Amino acid sequence: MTYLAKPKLHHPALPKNALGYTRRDYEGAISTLCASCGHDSISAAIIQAFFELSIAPHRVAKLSGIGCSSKTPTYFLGNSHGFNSVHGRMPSVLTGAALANRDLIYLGVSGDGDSASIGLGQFAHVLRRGVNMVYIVENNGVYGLTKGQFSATADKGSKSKRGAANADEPIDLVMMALTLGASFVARGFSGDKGQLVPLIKAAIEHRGAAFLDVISPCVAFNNHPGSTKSYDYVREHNDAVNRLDFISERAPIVVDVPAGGVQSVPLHDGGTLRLRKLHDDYDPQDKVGALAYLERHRAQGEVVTGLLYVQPDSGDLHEAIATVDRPLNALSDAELVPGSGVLAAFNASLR
Ligand SMILES: Cc1ncc(C[n+]2csc(CCOP(=O)(O)OP(=O)(O)O)c2C)c(N)n1
Ligand code: SF4
Ligand SMILES: [Mg+2]
Repeated sequence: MTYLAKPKLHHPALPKNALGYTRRDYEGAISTLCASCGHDSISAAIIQAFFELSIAPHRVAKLSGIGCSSKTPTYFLGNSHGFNSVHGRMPSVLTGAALANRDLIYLGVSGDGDSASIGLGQFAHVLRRGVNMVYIVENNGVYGLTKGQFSATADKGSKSKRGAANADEPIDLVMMALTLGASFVARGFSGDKGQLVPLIKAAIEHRGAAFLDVISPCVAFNNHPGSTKSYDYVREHNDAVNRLDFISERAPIVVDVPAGGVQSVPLHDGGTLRLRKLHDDYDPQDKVGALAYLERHRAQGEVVTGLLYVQPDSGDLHEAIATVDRPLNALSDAELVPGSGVLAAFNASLR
């Protein structure tokens, strides 16, 4: 993978977070993506979210598959752990890493081709197992890296750059995530950082499988009239269900809350989501309602963004299979190899 290192110098007066880091400490190499690619805006939002939450970069593991989107972890959190896996296989590598070391924060970055085509099975199982992670799909409706073929999220009838219409029904990853059991489901738009940064922060603090679909126009192959993933289309058809402020327990943020229409959602780890509701009838804890809302607005050609569903008391895979509460590399030899007596007793318990 090609990359360009960034100069390390920065202005001494740059704001610092609670750990004493500047935003620059959360950056990566200089992006080699096309200028104005939506994916670069998502990288900037990820940098902002980790900086504002004062999370030490070495506590984060970023994993991806193959695609322009999957290249982006090189361009943020340069001091974090990283693994660029095989096309569509990020979820299983992430699951293994998360089981081995539960102390890290796992960030899976994928594309619509990576997750909705070759990796659809992996996408399904990582969500239904409740792996504790943030799973971001940078969704442009095309295979950007391989020159713009329709992906499985491209809307039926939408046009390619050469004018061909897509004949297939689209896969809506948000609808799938809801039915597969993800305990946090949201959709954002790369061109709306004000909405995206709080969504990423809330997803990081959520325990369990947090899925974030981010519409991210491909300026090279999918940003023309006839595309339903272009900047213009999404801006014209966006229906935001709520505006969200994320308040972390570690760093309370003072917000200007308008009278009425605000709902607080407590999170498992002590953080709180405050939802500034634009639609009185939208309840982000009602999964059936979320599915109906999405379907209704999809029929009207609208792209619904915001926090669509959250289960505040969610568990995760570690809880479900009762794993040891420490990372495997922190266990001693005696704990890892407890002896033949323990093995015999365990085998007997299975008979
Ligand atoms: C096993 C395998 N099959 C096919 C490819 C070719 N390939 C590389 S990237 C890609 C699609 C990427 O699309 P997406 O995940 O949407 O990422 P984008 O480039 O649009 O961000 C494909 C089909 C590959 N690298 N490996
Ligand atoms: S081809 Fe599309 S997705 Fe890939 S870097 Fe260029 S604009 Fe972004
Ligand atoms: Mg894509």
